[in-house]
Amino acid sequence: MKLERITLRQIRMPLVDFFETSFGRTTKRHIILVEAQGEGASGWGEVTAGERPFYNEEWTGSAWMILRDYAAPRVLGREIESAADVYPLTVHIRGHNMARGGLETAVWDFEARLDGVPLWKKIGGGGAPWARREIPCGVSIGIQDTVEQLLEKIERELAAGYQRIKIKIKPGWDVDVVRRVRERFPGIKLMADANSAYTLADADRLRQLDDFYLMMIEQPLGHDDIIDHAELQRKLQTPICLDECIRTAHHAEQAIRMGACGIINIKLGRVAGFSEAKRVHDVAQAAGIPVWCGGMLEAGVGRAHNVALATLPNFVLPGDVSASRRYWERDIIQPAVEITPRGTIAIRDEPGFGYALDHDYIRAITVREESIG
Ligand code: OSB
Ligand code: MG
Repeated sequence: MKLERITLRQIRMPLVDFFETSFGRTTKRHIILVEAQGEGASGWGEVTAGERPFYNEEWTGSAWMILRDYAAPRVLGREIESAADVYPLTVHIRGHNMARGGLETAVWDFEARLDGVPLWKKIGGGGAPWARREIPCGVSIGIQDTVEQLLEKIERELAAGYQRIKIKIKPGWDVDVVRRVRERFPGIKLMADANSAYTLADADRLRQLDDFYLMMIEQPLGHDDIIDHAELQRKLQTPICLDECIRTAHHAEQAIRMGACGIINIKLGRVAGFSEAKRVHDVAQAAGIPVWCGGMLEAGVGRAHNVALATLPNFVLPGDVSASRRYWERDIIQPAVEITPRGTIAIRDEPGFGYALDHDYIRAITVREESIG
């Protein structure tokens, strides 16, 4: 197969509700959509970089330049065997995994649509030994202005059926907040994500969280650190889940070998797309480490890709993939992603990522567009 044209579109979407992490508050998204075209077909991907380089080094502006000047030209007009070729073709671009992942996931969708099969099947998900028809879902709830607001939000998400609650923590919004959540909801699956807000010097404080039998604590230490996480894990009962610092399957191997984590969060963008996400999944599975699918406040295209990814067999824990309405007044796909009363998302059997694009809406919110090829 051959790609003839790659179109980048930057869309602007206000979030229904602000989302705050230890690195800042987001109220509206600027998202790049990647359309890969050729042979009369189109595949779509979404770049999961934030608006600012605070989660990792990427942001909407850097991703646009990398895609236009480096990633797209390496893939365009070349005869490729399958979407699995995109990773090696772009791997000598150092870093910029989210930009590369936006293109890589578009090509997987393109290939699935050309072949008329659902994307989850194309990547090897959903299959033997059991046929997975639904994925288990949790929610990620940002830092709030008051603990009362947080408790109210948790109440609402539990009533909607979500299977686990993740709250964001940072110094000053941690032990006391988790204690109050636990007092109010003693039986729920609960976890905390620090987005690298601590250092090893905070080990005693983090150890206090052991009292609240959290499922895991996510990325407490440096965004690029594995070694200190291994030392911290030896001091904690609560399993550490790594997010930011696992950018390749090799990192996953190293983290597991060092005992730096008991669980891994896999995000498509962070690992440059499906090919490496599958390799991280396989490394973790072989080591008996469960994984779950993380989120980056995605619009519908990225959300649908996440649903496909989470059908792989070692995605045994509820992920941060949740209903469109938690983020958007109107999503860019139809139908919107919804959850069942069991707190799951049903997988769909249409070709590609399984949802239709709302082209009218995408056009209306596009603030920048450029075609390469
Ligand atoms: O660390 O998982 C994270 C959002 C933006 C940046 C980083 C993270 C998150 C989330 C939100 O936790 C997950 C979601 O609801 O999409
Ligand atoms: Mg995280």
